[in-house]
Amino acid sequence: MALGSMAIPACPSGSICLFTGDNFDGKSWEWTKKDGYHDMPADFHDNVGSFVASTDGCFINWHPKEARPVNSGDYRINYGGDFGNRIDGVDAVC
Ligand SMILES: [Ca+2]
Repeated sequence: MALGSMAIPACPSGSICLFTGDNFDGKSWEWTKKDGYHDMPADFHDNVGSFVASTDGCFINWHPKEARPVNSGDYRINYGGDFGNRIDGVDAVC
């Protein structure tokens, strides 16, 4: 795929949309900020390949705790080599 041809998927306002694969591929899961902290579903535990954020939030790894603030409008197409391989949950604030 040529650079620049990637379509960033729509994610509802107030949500962060996460994918098990790179480039918004694989299984998808939508975290909604109004519901507050949520553990990652089993398939997404330490296994987020990409995401797009339509709200602010915070990715969290436990033991030891690490937090990664996320801002509305952020997206990553290859998060598996970064915090995506450690993520345990999403919260509204860090
Ligand atoms: Ca982890």
